[in-house]
Amino acid sequence: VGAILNPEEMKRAAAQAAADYVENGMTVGLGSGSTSQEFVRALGARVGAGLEITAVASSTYTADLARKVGILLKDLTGSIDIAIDGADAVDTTTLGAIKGLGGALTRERIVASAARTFIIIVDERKLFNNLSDSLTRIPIPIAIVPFGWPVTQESLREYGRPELRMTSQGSPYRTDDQNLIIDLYDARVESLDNLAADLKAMTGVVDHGLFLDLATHAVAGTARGIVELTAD
Ligand code: A5P
Repeated sequence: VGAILNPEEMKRAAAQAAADYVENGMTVGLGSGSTSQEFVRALGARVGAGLEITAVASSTYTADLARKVGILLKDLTGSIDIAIDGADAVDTTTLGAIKGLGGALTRERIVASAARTFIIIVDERKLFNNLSDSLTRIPIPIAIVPFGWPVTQESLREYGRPELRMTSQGSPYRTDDQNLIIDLYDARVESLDNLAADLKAMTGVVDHGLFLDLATHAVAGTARGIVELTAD
């Protein structure tokens, strides 16, 4: 691949390169977000050319797009061959990632955890030598149960600045599962592993956007072309 000039081209190139990992007969987990949408379109094109696969979608939006491009969908009922999804930040060594700025993190983790191979697709702006460095720029999204949400928000103050995510219309954002999202800004992190464990154990929290030890590969579109990374 030659030089890629802008982030949209980088995303598309990463999505297309990841589509080559999919083989006939596989069950494919589809992520959410704009990069995943590029992947769904690339996969749809391969299906149009004769590739036979079935897929599971991590959001209703992705499911709608998948149907539109001719991908056969099924429910997630067991392990799947491969999952491919975007991310908001990726550690270039561990492939630990932050996900959920698009709001689909709970279903995304369920799909990624069920997959034997999990590939993250990103453009180069999302690559970090150390995942913690991304936390000055982006929050950690946390899906919580709506009931008593201010109490859960209060508990999260110990770890940073938790803000309830709102829609552009000014109402609380709801996930496909009708949960709320708290974005944890300026997260105080000595150990990402400990933070992930603490968040998972907190009453009221459904899931969080720290996807550590899940990705087996990352495919990044960069100005120099496609870079493929494997987890250490
Ligand atoms: C969706 O909930 C997220 O986890 C996305 O995977 C992430 O936000 C990346 O989205 P973009 O590809 O749109 O940047």
